[in-house]
Amino acid sequence: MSAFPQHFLWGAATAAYQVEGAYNEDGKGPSIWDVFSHQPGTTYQGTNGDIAVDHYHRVKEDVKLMAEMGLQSYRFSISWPRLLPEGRGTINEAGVKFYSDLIDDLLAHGIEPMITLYHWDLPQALQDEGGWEARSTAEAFEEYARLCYSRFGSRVQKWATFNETIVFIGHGYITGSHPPSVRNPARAIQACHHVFIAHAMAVKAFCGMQINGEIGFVNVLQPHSPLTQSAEDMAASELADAIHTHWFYDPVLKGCYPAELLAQSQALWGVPRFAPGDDDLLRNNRCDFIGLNYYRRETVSSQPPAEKVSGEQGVEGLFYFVRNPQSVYTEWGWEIWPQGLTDGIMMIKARYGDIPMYITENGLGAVDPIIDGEVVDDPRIDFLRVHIDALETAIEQGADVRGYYPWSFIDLLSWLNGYKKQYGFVYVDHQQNLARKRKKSFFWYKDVIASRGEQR
Ligand code: BGP
Repeated sequence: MSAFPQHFLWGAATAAYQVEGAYNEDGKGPSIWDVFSHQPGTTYQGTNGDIAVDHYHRVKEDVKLMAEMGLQSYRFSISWPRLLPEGRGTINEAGVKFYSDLIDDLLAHGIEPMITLYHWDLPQALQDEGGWEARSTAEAFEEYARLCYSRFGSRVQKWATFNETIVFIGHGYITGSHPPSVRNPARAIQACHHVFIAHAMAVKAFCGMQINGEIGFVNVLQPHSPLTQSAEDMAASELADAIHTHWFYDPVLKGCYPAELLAQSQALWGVPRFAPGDDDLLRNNRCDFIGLNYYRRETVSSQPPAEKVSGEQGVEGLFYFVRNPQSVYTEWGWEIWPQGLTDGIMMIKARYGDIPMYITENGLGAVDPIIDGEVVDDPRIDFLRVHIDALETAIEQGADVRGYYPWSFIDLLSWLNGYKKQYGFVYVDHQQNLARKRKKSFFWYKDVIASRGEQR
């Protein structure tokens, strides 16, 4: 018998900008990604989500495929500017209808929806007013969240406010590789604070409106291991935990920032600046659950790497992410380390107690082999299998994990890697009018679901 509980949900995930397309149809307003990706040189070979994989027009076909695979839950995000083209105010009823129909269709097929309210596609109109650096964006987010609760709340029980704040704030305001392409840590910290405030406001509204469901936050789960057991590397790894993990989990799970780091940041940069009432707002509006996106761990050194590798680099002068010479990496330089999923889950349990968890993303980005017209994605099957093993170990060790959502249901747009980096159970043929094709992993995951994790 596997350790997965009876009510455990076997799901899969996507995000609006990466699958929908129809970027300017039926009254949708522009998002920051629409504007950013249209600027030359910002994305891989100029790829963008204008059409993406045309999920907006093929949604019925896609839900049928989900049902055929036996999916029990589908995690997707709502495009804020599709509902509120200006970010607040006038409602685009055609946008509401798209998601309303999707939810009805999922439920009709016995698939439980899990909604992410913000998967990075901020309305450009709000960016023009300062984006996440402006507190008014948090207020607009509450208005948007209330709209979603009132239109979908009687049918949807699982809600996440934000996806991976470290990524959209880190890339948006520190490395500059995502919109709004700022490179300024102090501005990043203040923008990030407004995201936590927006989250707390949305949780408060959720409770106030008595929505029958649970609301959480989705974070990157990225455990850190010191390169060596030297005191310097161990200290660097602890610092990476504090800055890259605790800073993003504590405010939504404990209701406050890690005290020491907060004091240092405020002394150094004067941020985050708190408005009156922020302390209480954070403390009183914590998550019902935490969503964990696990792809890899990082190996941490106190010294910069001899040669630069792609991916995250750490924080100059404090800690550096380096290659572990003993380990295996994907084509995109991400370490394959299933044990990190067990370790990460147990680390969250140790720090935050018995919080319910969902694995909201986990997957292998690869160029899939095609043999005699079939997509034979054995490396993906191997990757998911060992990660499901690792997840089962965490459950056996007492973690309350309630669902698993591999990234992704279907091949989709990778933010900075175009359509080359594939993750899906369903292949999309870009030469053949975006035709869908079941991959080998589709049939494999179907059996995993049908056997509730026994057969894998
Ligand atoms: C996560 C995002 C997803 C997805 C995934 C894979 O950070 O939440 O939206 O993109 O990473 O990333 P990539 O496409 O860069 O390989």
